[in-house]
Amino acid sequence: MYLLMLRIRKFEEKVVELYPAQDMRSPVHLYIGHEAIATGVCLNLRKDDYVSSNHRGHGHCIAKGMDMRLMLAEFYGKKTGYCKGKGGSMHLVDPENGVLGTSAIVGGGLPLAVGAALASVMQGNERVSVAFFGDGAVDEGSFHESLNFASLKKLPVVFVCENNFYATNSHQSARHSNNDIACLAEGYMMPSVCVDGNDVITVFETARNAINRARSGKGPTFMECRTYRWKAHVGPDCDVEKGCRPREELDQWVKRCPVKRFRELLLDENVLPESEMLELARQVDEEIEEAVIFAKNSPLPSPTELYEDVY
Ligand SMILES: Cc1ncc(C[n+]2csc(CCOP(=O)(O)OP(=O)(O)O)c2C)c(N)n1
Ligand SMILES: [Mg+2]
Repeated sequence: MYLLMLRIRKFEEKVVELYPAQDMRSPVHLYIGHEAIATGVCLNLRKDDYVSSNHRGHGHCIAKGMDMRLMLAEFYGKKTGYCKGKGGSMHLVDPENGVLGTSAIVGGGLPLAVGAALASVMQGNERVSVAFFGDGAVDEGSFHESLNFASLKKLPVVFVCENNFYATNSHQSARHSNNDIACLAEGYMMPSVCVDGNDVITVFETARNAINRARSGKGPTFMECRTYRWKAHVGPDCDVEKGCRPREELDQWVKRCPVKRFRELLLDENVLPESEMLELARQVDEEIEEAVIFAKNSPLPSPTELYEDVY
């Protein structure tokens, strides 16, 4: 768990570092602050289980086993990337690891996950589907249609709402008549919980129960995981300077950093000594440096490939 959280955090920090050079042209919606959610959920999944993701999807992809080298290559528009350089950060797809795709369409991932779950039932292969989405997706009709259909047909889906309280710069209180998202899901007759999304153990245990329930044919579960994004809605900067959100709010959440909290727990409980943590960090730094070299050294696609793989 610690290794995976570090991998996601450090991968994103590297994107922050590289982005100002302006040769990575894909828009990036950074996941820093949310790491415990992708980690806690995906470590319960089989390789062939499905995940649908959203625009803030790097953490989900890494947690589901995607290769950071191919992800970075995609951000650089390189031929070796997951979509041959034509998709960018918001179109990362990896059928081999069950990743149905990150998506720029807010709320678009829910029906994909529900459809994959229906296929899993029809094919009898016990694959579970997880839909990751933000509080902004709750504003969309596809959210309600997906919850209703999954509950009606008792499909093996886990809905994971990463509630960071903002959709771009619009606070939840300006958008939702009912700010208790988990309560909405209860209206669709499925078990629904609201958890601390910065506590990886709680997320892991809640997801384990939900995934076991889905796999044993008992139907969907809804998880609202409360968290906070540290960076701007899009890009490597922080938006508090622009007055998009109160600085004190961000400061409060940074104190509750999911990686730091888990690190302190591991130290306090004598699970992992400091020296081993440093070794893991070194290992992750190496993996990421290798990914950067791979991505930068990869070729761009040729203009003649423009219309290939277009449907
Ligand atoms: C259907 C649709 N409507 C609007 C947008 C513009 N848009 C992009 S991201 C976003 C906010 C999404 O917020 P949320 O789902 O809470 O995710 P977060 O960015 O907070 O992680 C919006 C409105 C879009 N991409 N798709
Ligand atoms: Mg949000």
